[in-house]
Amino acid sequence: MRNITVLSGGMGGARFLQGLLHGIGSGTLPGVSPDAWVTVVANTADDLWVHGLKVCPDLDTVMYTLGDGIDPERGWGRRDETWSVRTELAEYGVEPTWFGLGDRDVATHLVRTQMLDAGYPLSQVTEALCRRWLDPVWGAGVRLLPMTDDRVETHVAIADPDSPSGRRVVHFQEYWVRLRAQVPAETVVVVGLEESTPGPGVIDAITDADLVVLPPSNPVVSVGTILGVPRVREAVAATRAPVVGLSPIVGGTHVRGMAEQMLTSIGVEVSAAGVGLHYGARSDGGVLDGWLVDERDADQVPRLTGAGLACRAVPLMMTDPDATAAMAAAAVQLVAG
Ligand code: FO1
Repeated sequence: MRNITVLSGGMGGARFLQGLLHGIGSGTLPGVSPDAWVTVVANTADDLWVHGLKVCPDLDTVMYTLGDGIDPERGWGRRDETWSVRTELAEYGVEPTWFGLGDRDVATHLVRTQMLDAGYPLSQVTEALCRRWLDPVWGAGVRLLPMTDDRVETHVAIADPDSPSGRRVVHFQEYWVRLRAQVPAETVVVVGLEESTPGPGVIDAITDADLVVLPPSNPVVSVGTILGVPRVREAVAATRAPVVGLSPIVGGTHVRGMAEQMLTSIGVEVSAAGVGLHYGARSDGGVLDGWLVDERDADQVPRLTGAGLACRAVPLMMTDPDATAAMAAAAVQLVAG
């Protein structure tokens, strides 16, 4: 295998990518050459405009993580961050105060916003930012592609007794950051998704891959939105490459984030098998050939193999790059028939 394409959200996907690249570099992935390269197709539906700046959380989390600029505790934003801009905005009483932009992070959004205003598409903006963050470290070994250059935003409908309709729609970031996903998500709507077109290089990255991976990102608002860009799901279903996924649900709940709330809102069982069957076996009209579950969910393997998926139970806690590299090796092994 020489080229691997990963459909990634933010934190979970970025952490998986760290381990995958670690495994490639150390030659521990069976059948994957040490000079293999990785194309990341990243979710952009978490993006939002705030204080006049375009913020792309999943693109930036992958970029900062692989460029070693991420804050390891938060899992988003920059390490060694300061918050003067955020504090000053709050002093002016400017909303939203619940979404924090660090001073170093603001520079990324200023560059991105200026380039977008100058007419550059998000894919070219991302390429420019990655010339600083990824190229020096990875050369041609890593490419970061927005799933689309079009504006797409995930919005969540929640109950709101104060409004006449009894519900209110909030941007996904407000649902996650201000509400901490503590209220049920009645409906998740990805505004603009149906009208969007795959970003430059996205379909080719899937069609020409030797392996396609669905990492333990949110199956609804991260991998789900990427698959929802018209033609992407079809490309994954049709690629000659094996397609393997890793469960983001372990022991019946998400490890971090809000996959449980999102799966519930679309009526999908919150379990390793539930997500694997939601993606579905390619032999049955789905997108997967193989599905890794955590050892705690080993009892669910028969349901998945019965649905036409190759399936194994392995440790799925991304505690460090070595553990994650072992997960990536298990994923490769599962489908490298
Ligand atoms: N997450 C928070 O919990 N609080 C924040 O104030 C916050 C700000 C923020 C700014 C830039 C960015 O790239 C990410 C940020 N995040 C914040 C994380 C963000 O909500 C998540 O990375 C994803 O969007 C959810 O998967």
